[in-house]
Amino acid sequence: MDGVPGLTQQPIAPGAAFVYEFTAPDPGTYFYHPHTGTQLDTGLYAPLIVEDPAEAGRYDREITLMLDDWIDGIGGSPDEVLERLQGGGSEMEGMEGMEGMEGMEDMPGMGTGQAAEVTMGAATGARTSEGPLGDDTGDVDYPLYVVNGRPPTDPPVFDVGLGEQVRLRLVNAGSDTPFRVAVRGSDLTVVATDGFPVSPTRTDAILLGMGERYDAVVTIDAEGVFPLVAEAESKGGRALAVLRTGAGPLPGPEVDVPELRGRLLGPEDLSATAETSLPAGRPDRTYELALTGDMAAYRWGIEVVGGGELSVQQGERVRLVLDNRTSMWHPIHLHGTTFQVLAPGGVAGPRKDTVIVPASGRVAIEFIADNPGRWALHCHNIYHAEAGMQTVLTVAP
Ligand SMILES: [Cu+2]
Repeated sequence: MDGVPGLTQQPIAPGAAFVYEFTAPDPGTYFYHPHTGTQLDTGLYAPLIVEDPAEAGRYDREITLMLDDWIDGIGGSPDEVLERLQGGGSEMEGMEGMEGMEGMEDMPGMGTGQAAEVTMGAATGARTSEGPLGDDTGDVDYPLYVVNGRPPTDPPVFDVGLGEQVRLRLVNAGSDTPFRVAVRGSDLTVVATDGFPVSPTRTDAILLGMGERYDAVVTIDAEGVFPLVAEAESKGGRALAVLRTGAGPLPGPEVDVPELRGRLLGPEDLSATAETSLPAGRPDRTYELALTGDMAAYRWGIEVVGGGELSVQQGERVRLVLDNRTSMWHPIHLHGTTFQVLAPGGVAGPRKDTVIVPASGRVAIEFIADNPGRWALHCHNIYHAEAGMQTVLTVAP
């Protein structure tokens, strides 16, 4: 069971206790959180780090950073946020006046399955960027972004040694916010994502969708105080942490980190290691799944193209083609098994459990259906999932 109420277990009643006992087969960076309503957005999560007894990579220190978008208790509860979204579309700045506006469904980017000629940000004259996720990166205008529960005005500070190899375990525990992470003055070497090793790859910045994890090694060769910024992609806010090798005043929330605008890994840049790659082969079964959305009604969906259930036999090699027919990106997360991303050109990408599907984009993933059961497949934007972007993968024994 994996904590999905109604699918693999009953919900844990208020005041009740439930004991999970499990073997941790795969080392890596994970986190655990409820799968009920909008509870994730109340901060109900924690990291789960599985150390590798045969760790191949060398590092001197590890730091776990939980990135989150925060509104609970400041801008209403997450349940109220969902109600507002379902009552009147996006919460983002510049959207308020559009509530109930006639003809909204005719606006570019607002309907289902139509090409977005103008993104929401451009349409409202707000929030422009040229990032890979476009301008419309979220539905909720969060008042605060945090690292390990702390605001950028009071960031967590980590003392690290000069020249040490520091393994950052980055977790996007947010509900509606992708984060772009960089450290001032250093590049990052990505060594794993979603728990699984990748061929070590250098970059300046890392973009994490909700639910995604990245492990990156950073080495600081100068004495001083170095900001690690997690920018809320195209949202105009940020979270902050500090790596300290020597004396110096702490950076303020607006500190400039040029690396945020440097190299950013794309899906074609990461590849699985030989150990984590699926064996060569062709899929026994392929499903095409449409990601659909109606922003005006705030309904989201994930459905098998051509109809029917998403059902496979244990042992089959399965390919899922995720066809995003909305003008917004979605981080799609599969329970029960992990998959390999097929990067553009059919290249074997990283092994993951959550993958970003860009607006109007297509992403193919493959997995061996080795875990019989009924497993959730959903958008890790908690508001999208609650508004319908979730389905079930059945692996029949
Ligand atoms: Cu989504």
